[in-house]
Formats: sequence, C-alpha cells, structure tokens
Amino acid sequence: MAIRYANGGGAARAAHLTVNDGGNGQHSLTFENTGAWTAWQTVPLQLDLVQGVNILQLISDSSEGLANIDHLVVSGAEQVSAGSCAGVDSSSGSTSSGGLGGDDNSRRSACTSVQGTEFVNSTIRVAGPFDGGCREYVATFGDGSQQEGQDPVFRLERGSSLTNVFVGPNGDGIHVHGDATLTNITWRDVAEDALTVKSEANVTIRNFEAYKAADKVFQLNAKTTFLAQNCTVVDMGKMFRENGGKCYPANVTVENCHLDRASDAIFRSDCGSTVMTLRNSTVLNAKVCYSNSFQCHSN
Ligand code: ADA
Ligand code: CA
Ligand code: CA
Repeated sequence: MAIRYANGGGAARAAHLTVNDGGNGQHSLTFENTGAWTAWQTVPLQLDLVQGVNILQLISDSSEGLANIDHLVVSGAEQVSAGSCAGVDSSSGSTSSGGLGGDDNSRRSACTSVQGTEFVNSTIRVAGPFDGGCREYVATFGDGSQQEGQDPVFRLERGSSLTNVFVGPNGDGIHVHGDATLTNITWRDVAEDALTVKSEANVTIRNFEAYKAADKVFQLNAKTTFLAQNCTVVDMGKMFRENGGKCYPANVTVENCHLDRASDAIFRSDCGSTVMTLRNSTVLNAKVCYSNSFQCHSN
C-alpha cells in the first residue's frame, strides 16, 4: 500500500494503521514534514490482507492529528478493489471527512446526522418549500419490501422544494408530480424505491445519499428532465430505471457522484430516445449502461 500525504505542520506526525481492528496486523508510520499542506509525498507500507472485505483504519498518534491524506493505493499479487466507506465514521483532528477516494463530502448531504424522528401516518403533501430540519421521516405504513402500490412518504407537487430530510425505510419514498427541487436528502435504507417521477417533471436533486436500494433508486414513470448532482449511492439494483417497456421522453444527467455496487447497472431503459449521461463521477463495482437499447453516455 502507498499513502499520499502532505504535512505542512513543521514536525513529523506519527500514526498507525490497523487491519481489521488489529486482528490482521498493526503498522506504525510517520508522516514526515513535506514543507507545505499541498506538497505531497508517499509513504509505503507492506500489509497482509485476508480474503474478503478488510477494514483499514488510519489513526493518529499525535495530538495534532494526521497529515493531509490525499489517497491510498493498494496493490498486490491478488486483485484488490475499494470497498465502501458508507456508514463508517471518520475524523481527523478538527476536520472530518466522509471517506476516501472519490467518496468526499461534496458528494454528501449537509445533514450529517439524524436530528430526530418524525413518524408519518399518511403521505406528506408538499406544495411549496419544506425544510425537514435533518430529521428522519419514518412511515408507519408500508413494510420496506418491494410490494407494489405502497404510498410514498412525501408527495411533491409542481413548484415544491424539499430540503434537509432523511427518508425512512418504509413506503415508496418520494413521489414527484411536477417540477421539484430537492437538496440534502438521505435514504439510509431505500424502501420500495427512493423517488419516483409520477407525472411530467423537471427534477433537480443535489447533495443526496442513498443506500441499500433492493431494486431501484430513481424510478421514471413519466416524461422527465432529471439532474442529479453531488451524491453518494451505494448498493442498488439500478440508480435510474425508466418504467419497463415504456417510452417517456427522459433525459437524465448525473454529475459529481460516487456510485458503488449496482447489481444491474447505473442506468436502465428500454426506450431508444432516452438519454442518460454520467459525468465527473466515480463508479465502483457497477456497469454504467444496462444495454445499448437507449443513449447512455459516460465521460
Ligand atoms: C415495477 C413495476 C412497474 C412500476 C414500478 C414502480 O417496476 O413493474 O410497473 O410499478 O415498479 O413504479 O415501482
Ligand atoms: Ca416497484
Ligand atoms: Ca415504486
């Protein structure tokens, strides 16, 4: 392994790295002074990893915290790939970062923790601005399964905006019935779907996180222009699905996202006129295009 770092703090900083909580090794390392916080150097490290998922923790032994960590590179005789840092707490001195590699804070909700639970007995209809205060909205209906026809937690009408919300694990997430803007939204465990476009809409969603979607994250059941920016989506069947066998004009753009583990693909549509584009993003353990039966671009 090699760790690229910068230390403009003057003195060297000591740290150690544990493999699986120390069960598979603990290694001391020193981040020497590099002269500036943007002058990068690399420290090499020899690790023994075990088969399957390994948890690596880099822990400061100095009261000043770690150096600036740019990236880790793991290489070896066997094929290795990065796992997910979702749900793993991370901190370093006075700053905290959401993970490593492309999985950075610009790709997350500004709601970094749940500020309370709101139980939802019937769908919340949003017709203007709605600020959820970073609370989690948990439906008392629905069962978190793939059963069709479940009511949504939120129904967004034309011109609405939804901000600072955790969407709970029951019901059918968010239904959109007209142009809507969503910001700082997290699905910790996607229920049937995270969000469905139910009638014609321009949808913009920024700074969101979605985890554990058994099937779809975004279901497109009507004509839509959909912009998704700054996101982390981990574990899904697919991120976008235009309703099977249907053909609504659909134009989807995904920018600055970290996408990990799609069992199907990031994009899927059966419609030749549908355009789905991925830009400036990290994709791990997933293919972008399900097939060539629609216009699928990745750059
Ligand atoms: C399934 C189902 C569709 C639609 C969709 C949804 O894909 O086949 O008809 O109901 O789920 O919107 O949840
Ligand atoms: Ca469904
Ligand atoms: Ca659904």
